[in-house]
Amino acid sequence: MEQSLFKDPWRTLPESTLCFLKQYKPKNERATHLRILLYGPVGAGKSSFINSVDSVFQGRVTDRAPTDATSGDSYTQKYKSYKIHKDHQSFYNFIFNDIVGLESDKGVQVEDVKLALKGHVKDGYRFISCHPLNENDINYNPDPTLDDRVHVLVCVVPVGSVSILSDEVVKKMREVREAARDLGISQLGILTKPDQACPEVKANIKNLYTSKRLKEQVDKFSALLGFPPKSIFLVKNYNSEDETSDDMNAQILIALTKIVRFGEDFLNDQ
Ligand SMILES: Nc1nc2c(ncn2[C@@H]2O[C@H](COP(=O)(O)OP(=O)(O)OP(=O)(O)O)[C@@H](O)[C@H]2O)c(=O)[nH]1
Ligand SMILES: [Mg+2]
Repeated sequence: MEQSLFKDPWRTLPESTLCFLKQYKPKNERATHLRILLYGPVGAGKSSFINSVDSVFQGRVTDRAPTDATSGDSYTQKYKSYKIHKDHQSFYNFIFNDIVGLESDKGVQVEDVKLALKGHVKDGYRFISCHPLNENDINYNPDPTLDDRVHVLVCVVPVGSVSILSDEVVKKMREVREAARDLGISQLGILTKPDQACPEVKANIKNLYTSKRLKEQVDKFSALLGFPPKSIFLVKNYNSEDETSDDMNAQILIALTKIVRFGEDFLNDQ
């Protein structure tokens, strides 16, 4: 057990993170919020990550974005925005957009993800796997504002799948990355399900950033898709827990803080 863990974690929670996130407001006055788009293979934990963030802020495990345990077609079928409630009437100033998963032969089309990045896809649009959204569709937003556009793009992949992603899915993820790069959009990677890939993490979430096995996968993912290791985060979602806990919250907040900071950098450049 000793040898499989580093003595010190290679990443820790910055101080006053929760306070920063709760008070976050884009400096750019043309934006009222920060829009975060999650993409990745089917069943990667994209919807679960939105639920995990919601759980941290609500102080209880919530299940707003539908998730599914059976593998197969993408469970998420529509383009949907999720705001995190501050109280009954107000929301935090970051919004998540959940999207259909990428698959080798079906799933969301790369063209549709590119349209979403530019803000052309209206909320509630049901993706059609055989053809992308077209300009004449009522769900096409011809004139997106800065608020409609995506400000930070997050690639979500199960950490145990990094070595077994199909060439086709990797190719699609690279295309999405290149499109985001051309638009100047900030990007990060989140590797989920660390509990399934590392027994030490399953036993204790505090081992997340000391697991050598997981760090190896972070480096592999970096080499595969070109994300620098500093932009890759490990996240164990709230999927089986009944209650929230500080240790679970901390690793979700490490990732979320960086997402918001990266998105804010993008907005400040607009
Ligand atoms: N053990 C474990 N299971 C997880 C984790 N994150 C998500 N899951 C489970 O993985 C399954 C798929 O998660 P979803 O959040 O539905 O995945 P998705 O990326 O939204 O999938 P699609 O909408 O189908 O593209 C669900 O059964 C989740 O409970 C995690 O960190 N650990
Ligand atoms: Mg989903």
